[in-house]
Amino acid sequence: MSADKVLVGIFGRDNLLVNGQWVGKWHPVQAKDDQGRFIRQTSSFRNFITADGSPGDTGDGGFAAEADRYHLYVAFICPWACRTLLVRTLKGLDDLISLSAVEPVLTDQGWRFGPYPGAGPDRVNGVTYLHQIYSLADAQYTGRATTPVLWDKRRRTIVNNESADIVCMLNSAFDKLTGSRLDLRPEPLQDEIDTLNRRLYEDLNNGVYQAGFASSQTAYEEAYAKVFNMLDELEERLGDGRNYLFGGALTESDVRLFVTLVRFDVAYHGLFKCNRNLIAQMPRLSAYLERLLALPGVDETVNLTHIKAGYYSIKELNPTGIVPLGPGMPAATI
Ligand SMILES: N[C@@H](CCC(=O)N[C@@H](CS)C(=O)NCC(=O)O)C(=O)O
Repeated sequence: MSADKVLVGIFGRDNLLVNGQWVGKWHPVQAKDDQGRFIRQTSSFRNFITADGSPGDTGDGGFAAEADRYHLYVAFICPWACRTLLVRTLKGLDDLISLSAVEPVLTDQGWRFGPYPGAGPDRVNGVTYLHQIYSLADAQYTGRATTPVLWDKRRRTIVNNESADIVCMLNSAFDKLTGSRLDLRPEPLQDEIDTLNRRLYEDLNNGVYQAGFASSQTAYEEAYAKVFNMLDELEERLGDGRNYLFGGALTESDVRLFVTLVRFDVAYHGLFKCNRNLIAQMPRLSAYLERLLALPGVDETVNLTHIKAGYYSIKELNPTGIVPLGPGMPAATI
């Protein structure tokens, strides 16, 4: 048995980095239960940037909000990364927090920095693969190298790799520096926002992945039902003419819904077999999506070419690697 196999045997086939070393070949499925249901890995770096550097809900302190100290690594195909990107834009942080995007197609070593249009080199750490960022932060890191990653250029470590935490800290920590008055989690709505967020995650954000990566008909149908029940409920919710999920004010729940809606017709409807209907066939949800896309800077957080090329490159779901033409792709060449 090779050394890799021993390590994979010990740590489970889901961990692609073991003690800071890349093992095996990248594969998309993180974990499954005994019914073939897809299970997402939990994140490992959980420090918070706060206004004064005091510790946040989890992790250590020492990460004060400062201009040009932090860097965000994202994949444009990734809804979790793009929710942090969207909040960075909405909160006026584009000039304070620098950004790198990986290429859309996962390699045998996972996410890679490179010349694909819209991606780029890693100008902060000069690495080729995102997993090297994880090993830089923790030479013994064991787990998967996921996006997003929020990096501290001063302490040269990962602050946090959990998008929900990153959304939360970007919403509040930098307000003194930016003067932003937008609060995506206003106090009186926090419980309702959290309740809706949990359902959005379970039934929709992650529900589409559960449909796409299901390995049994039952698991697929279960996920499909959750996805469309939730979409129907949201279409209904917008029926009273409200602009956003909680009325006139944009909240974190809108951010979470947006990233799934904007990927739905180009990726999830086909590749993830969520094909009862398109979002384009749901008039209120499509108008809502357009409304969010029209907010300043928001369309720059969406790269349909990356989304399409990235999702359709997942060999386990699309062995031929053929990427559908249509929105986001150049016109047919023959
Ligand atoms: N809990 C993480 C999940 C992030 C995640 O699953 N990212 C995916 C892309 S959409 C990833 O990087 N996958 C690569 C891998 O699992 O190796 C978050 O929300 O921040």
